[in-house]
Amino acid sequence: MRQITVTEHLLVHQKASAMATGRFTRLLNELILAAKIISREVNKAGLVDVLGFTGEVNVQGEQVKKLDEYANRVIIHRMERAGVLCAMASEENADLIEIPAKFGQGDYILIFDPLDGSSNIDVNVSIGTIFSIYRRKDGTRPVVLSDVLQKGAEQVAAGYFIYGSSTMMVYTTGNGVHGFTLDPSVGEFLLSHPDIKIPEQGKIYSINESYWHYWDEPTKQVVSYFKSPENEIKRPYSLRYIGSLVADFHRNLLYGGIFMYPADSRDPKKPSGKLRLLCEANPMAFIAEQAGGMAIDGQRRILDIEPQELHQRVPLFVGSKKDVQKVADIYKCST
Ligand code: P6P
Repeated sequence: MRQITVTEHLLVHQKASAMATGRFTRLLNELILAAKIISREVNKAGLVDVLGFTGEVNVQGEQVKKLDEYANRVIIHRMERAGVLCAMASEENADLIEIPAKFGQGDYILIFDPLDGSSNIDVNVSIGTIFSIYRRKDGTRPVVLSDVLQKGAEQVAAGYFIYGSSTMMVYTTGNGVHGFTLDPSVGEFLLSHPDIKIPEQGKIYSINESYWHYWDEPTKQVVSYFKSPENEIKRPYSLRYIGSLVADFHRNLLYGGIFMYPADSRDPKKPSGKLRLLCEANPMAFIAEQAGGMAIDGQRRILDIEPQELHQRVPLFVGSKKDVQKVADIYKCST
């Protein structure tokens, strides 16, 4: 296959209306550079002292690992200088990240999780950077939080970098889903998975079953369906769960299957589960739909949810269309 870089692919396949100015290409190229820098550190994490905790806690109340913090700093440093953003929001930062006036601004908004799945850093499990891009609706005034709280259906682009056996970038601009693999010898992401389509029905379900006693009855019915030999494929789905959203999602995107993180009653402060709407569920839902899959919170399409706050959490069922539709049917019957 002729080697096609991300930039070349974007210029050839982008929707003229959304990205004609080249500013979007600049945004993505800066993000790609940040990912290459993060990939370099992640791939040598075992060799230098970037493992372990910084001793700080992020807005999610999670221990921040050094690579989490490092990745967050790299992305903010690169992207604030790109001259194409009017605001950023990170899973690691409580509030909006302002773009200093000296760097010039644009109309794009970048929302990201700098290093998702970071609890797996020390044990060499694949982790990832997730990103979601919007345009602000009103460029006549300084950006405010409500400009950022747009529903997922308004995303201009979304994607992730996965730092695993190889470093890959998977993204969509609403024109299908495309995967690129980093060739370290030339430092370029080359097209390796053109026009990814998720199988209509999978054989894999991904969920942390240790929360069984904290789920409501409909959720238990959902999980029991996938474990039952009497389901539509007449055999139990295989349970594959590695606790790293990007890794679990990526496997199911390519092989087919469903990833589930339902609401549970473990933490009264997190009644809607652990995953964040803006920097995890929305980008993964956009990718899944563009690949022919589906994403719901149990009842509603993820991309239709109007966000109320920056770090809002949401239950997530995402993956093969038939599998996610089955979840919707079970919940509908039980409400
Ligand atoms: P649990 C990682 O911390 C993360 O946000 C996702 O990457 C992953 O899917 C989930 O949490 C794992 O959560 O509760 O199963 O450990």
